[in-house]
Amino acid sequence: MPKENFIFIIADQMRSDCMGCMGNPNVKTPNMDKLAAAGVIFENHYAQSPVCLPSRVSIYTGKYPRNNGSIANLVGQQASEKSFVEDLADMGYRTVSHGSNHMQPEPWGYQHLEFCASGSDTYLDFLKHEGEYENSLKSPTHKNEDLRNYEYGMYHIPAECSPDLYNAAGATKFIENHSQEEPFFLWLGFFLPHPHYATYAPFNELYDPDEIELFPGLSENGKLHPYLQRQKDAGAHPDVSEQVLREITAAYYANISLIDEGLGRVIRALEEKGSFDNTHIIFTADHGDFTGTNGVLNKGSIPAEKLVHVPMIWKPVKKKNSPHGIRVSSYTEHVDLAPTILDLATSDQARRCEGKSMASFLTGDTDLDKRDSAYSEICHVLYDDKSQAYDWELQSYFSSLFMDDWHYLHSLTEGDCALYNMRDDRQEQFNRIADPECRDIYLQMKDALLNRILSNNRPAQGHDFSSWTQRNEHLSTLESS
Ligand SMILES: [Ca+2]
Repeated sequence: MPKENFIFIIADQMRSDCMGCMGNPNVKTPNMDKLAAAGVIFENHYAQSPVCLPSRVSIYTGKYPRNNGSIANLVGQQASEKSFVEDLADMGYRTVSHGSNHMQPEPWGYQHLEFCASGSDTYLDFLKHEGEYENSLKSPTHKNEDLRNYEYGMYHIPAECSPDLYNAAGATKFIENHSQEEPFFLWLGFFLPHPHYATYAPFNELYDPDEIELFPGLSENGKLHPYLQRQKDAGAHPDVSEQVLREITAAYYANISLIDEGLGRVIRALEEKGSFDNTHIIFTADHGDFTGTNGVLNKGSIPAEKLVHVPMIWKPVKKKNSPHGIRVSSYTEHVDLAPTILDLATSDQARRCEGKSMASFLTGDTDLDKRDSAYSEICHVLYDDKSQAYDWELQSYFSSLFMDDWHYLHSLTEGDCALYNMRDDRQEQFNRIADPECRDIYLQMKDALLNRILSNNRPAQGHDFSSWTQRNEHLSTLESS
């Protein structure tokens, strides 16, 4: 039986509520919606961290940030940790990455890496060939001093010359040229919709800033989370005018529609190759973006709902009972992805991972081991200008638990931080931590978070105990003789 192929497509900084198939009536994502209709959409999928590196390392290792060593955005992969891509390569898979990956310089199992950010030789050659090199060097059209580093407006090159559609073209070329005899794992990393909040023609034409519906900001009664307020007080989350927020929201949507087009091209290439049915297509994001929710932009070192609740669509290989158009409301996590892929690839290395395999959701099996909660964490390390070094005193270490209708947020340095009701207040505007009516829920959530942290600490997970087993077998042989 031929091995199953995998295409892993990951957006950078895309919140879960920005797809048509997740109920957003304003964004245009026809290809994400098509993929969801052909597979499974996991409605409550959570990233293990609200920032890039810890989130991505947890995907690759299937381990929680506190255990894989990448607990802050400054800390990448550890040499002692293995990625699932290495396992696939060991099994004879062709392993290829196009676009944003964050795994440089260690290939971590990839046989071929094309990191086509601005600055890479092949991308520059492409821009020069298209006559767009000079335009690619220009800053976006709008720069608002209040926005500090966030430029917005329009880039000066067309979408066809953007890094993301260039990388999508690289991925489709790989699919077109690949021998069907050899199984493959293809990673396609989009840079968008990560800020700047600037976009490309013609995708800007899809959204009129004057007509766009903004995400709910800070309500009159709501208070910004103290950590975000401190960041805001320090200038990290500047106030912007409503008109600028409209332009930013329109650009964020336009960039999601742009990567949706890239996803569509990959799907079409697979269909034309005749490989669509024998290929798993996974679409997710490393983390989300506030985009004006709670009155702030970009991301932050706090596992807020908008930063850790991310898209997850999985179109499985077609089999007799394969599900399609199924919505899974159970919680799933980024650490579950590596064991799922290894499970489906029939590797026994899934046992090394700390996540739960989601394979039963994808094969029509009804014997499901469901999660009852999702967990995220982040350590924020501050840079000390005086010592010119990072201060590894734990400046802030946040742990979040999402369970039932609630989100409980705890900080190592500040204790109880927040309790939000996800059913009534998914925008996290009303902190109920001190609400006497929520006392029982608070105690239950705190207890559940402690249990998750304790159960996540499994230092012996995945170790090879075969020698111990052999010793026991030997002893039992002696006893019975
Ligand atoms: Ca990111």
